[in-house]
Amino acid sequence: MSETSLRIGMVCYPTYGGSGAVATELGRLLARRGHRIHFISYARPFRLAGDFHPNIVHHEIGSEYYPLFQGQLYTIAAAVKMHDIVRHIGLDLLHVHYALPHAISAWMAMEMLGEERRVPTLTTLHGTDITLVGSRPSFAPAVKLGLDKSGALTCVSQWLARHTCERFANCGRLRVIYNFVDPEVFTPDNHACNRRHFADDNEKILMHISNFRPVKRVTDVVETFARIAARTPARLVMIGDGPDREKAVLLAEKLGVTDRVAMLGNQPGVNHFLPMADLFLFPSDGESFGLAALEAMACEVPVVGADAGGLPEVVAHGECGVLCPVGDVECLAEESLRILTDADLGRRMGRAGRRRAIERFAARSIVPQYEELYRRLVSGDAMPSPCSDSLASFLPEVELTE
Ligand code: GMT
Repeated sequence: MSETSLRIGMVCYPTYGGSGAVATELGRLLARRGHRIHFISYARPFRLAGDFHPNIVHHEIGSEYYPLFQGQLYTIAAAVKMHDIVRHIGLDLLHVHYALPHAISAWMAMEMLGEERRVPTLTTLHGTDITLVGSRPSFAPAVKLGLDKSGALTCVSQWLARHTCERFANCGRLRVIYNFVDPEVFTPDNHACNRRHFADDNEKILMHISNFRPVKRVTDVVETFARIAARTPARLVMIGDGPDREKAVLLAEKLGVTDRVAMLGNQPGVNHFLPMADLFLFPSDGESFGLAALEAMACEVPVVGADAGGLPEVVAHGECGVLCPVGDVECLAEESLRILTDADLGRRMGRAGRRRAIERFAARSIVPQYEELYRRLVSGDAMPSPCSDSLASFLPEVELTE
């Protein structure tokens, strides 16, 4: 390993989702800073499409089918792939995104490698790996093992750190590194999409981007929009796909707004779409961070969302958007209308959002935090003792309930 350049295994889900997006953007930026990035995922990460930088390699986790198994034993396949890459190609460290099952697979890989060959591991917790699926009784003890065995742990918000601390302990080892945005990529000046393809000049565009899981409350998006559209000319552009898409479509029909709603499905370059929005709707009931909201802010789009999870750490209420109680579509609609019908307010909030994105969440200040942690890990000086359960030194702004 040279002084400046690291060989990093970046393990993530490749699909449309925040954790894969963060892992990919991080890997791409690290590659440009001279590090060699080995993406390890079951398909090429969606945000990597078309990026063939010489410092980036993708290794595919294969799937083995055998009639005796129920499922494809992804946890083991991922572990063996990590093992193979460390053993045959060589890595300085493994950075795994989403605890389930990647933290467990990483631990298995290190066990297979044995004392002499193992490398440090860092697990980044993204949200639902802790709050939803990772907390299910059939997974939680394994998630806890993965966290305990990881060399270092990061959370994408203070809220997620507190939640992890309450649910899985490990408090003293949790470090918050916020998600980030590249303001050169997410900029209001991107005019790749023609606004007129989606709305007339007198109509406002509301936008929502997510994986349409129940936590995103996409029916709140449609209901809010219907209330807005009844009072001002507007269109809704929904990007993404997932289990609740059908519900959203049916509700739009029921509320008589189908012809005003464009369902675009998954789109790789959301930075092309966001700048044409007048408002971003994000009513999720437990967003650990809300990367899509941050990307909207970077494009000078005000955000109206739910006052829940880690979103208030990203969207400053009243400054770059408004946060309403979860499920309060009346509030979401009224606040949206207030912003949409006052051009000055909308512009002010948009600009404040981009300013906040640049000041607090710019890639250029967040990526070095990961680099610093990598170097500490590689030099064997990463985190305080796993025995310490005090968050104090890591999470100064959090009030603990325990
Ligand atoms: O949004 C999702 O459900 C996908 C999920 C993921 O892991 O892919 O997103 C989580 O990680 C993102 C990146 O750190 C965060 O911005 C999202 O807020 C978080 N989602 C939830 O907590 C629901």
